[in-house]
Amino acid sequence: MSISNLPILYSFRRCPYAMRARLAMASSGQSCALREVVLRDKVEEFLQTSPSATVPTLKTLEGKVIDESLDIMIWALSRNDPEGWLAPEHGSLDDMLELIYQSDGDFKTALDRYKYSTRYEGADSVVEKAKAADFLQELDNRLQNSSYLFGDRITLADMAIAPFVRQFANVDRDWFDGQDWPHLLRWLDGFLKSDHFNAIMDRYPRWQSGEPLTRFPAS
Ligand SMILES: N[C@@H](CCC(=O)N[C@@H](CS)C(=O)NCC(=O)O)C(=O)O
Repeated sequence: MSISNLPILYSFRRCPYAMRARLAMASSGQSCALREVVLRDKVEEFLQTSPSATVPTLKTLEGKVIDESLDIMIWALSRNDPEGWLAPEHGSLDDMLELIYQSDGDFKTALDRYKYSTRYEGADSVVEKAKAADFLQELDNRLQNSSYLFGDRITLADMAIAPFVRQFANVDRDWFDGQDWPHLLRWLDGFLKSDHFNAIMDRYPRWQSGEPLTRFPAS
């Protein structure tokens, strides 16, 4: 298939939302034309495509625009899910979505207020870190009895949440490693070393109109 006949994914390498969209696109084998966006200098094509002006944003061949990362994951996996990410060994898709909403909601709020406490009036990084740690403790408890969050296979939940746990861990890696979260540390370490993660972290030059197209996942 010619690359101009592929969906377009506006992405940014270091954005955890874009990471999870790329993880799902790669698992599903759904090829796209990747356009690397510079957030402080967004290109016109991106602004005209994405109503929220956020990455990731996918434009399908039918012209549908999806600007929520979780929706992009589900779009790709609904078309092709060879690794069974939507069908967990334990629990259901709704159970996974519930945990992802918790991660995207209270955990991500606390993570932002911990990481960027000076940007949020009244944010106390110690308090926010403790709030986020409650959720991480819950993940560690889940991981006590299985390799992944919903059984012994990777699922949507693992891949939707891991990029944010990575972001949290990187704020103060020594502190994170010193916590009593052996199962969570093992799970994060596995994610960081996985082919899944490494295959989506290639560096792409910023895309601009007329630049060579980048096929993702690389074939
Ligand atoms: N709910 C959105 C959030 C995406 C999001 O906030 N992405 C950030 C980058 S990590 C962004 O594009 N921010 C806009 C900006 O910085 O201008 C999703 O899940 O896709």
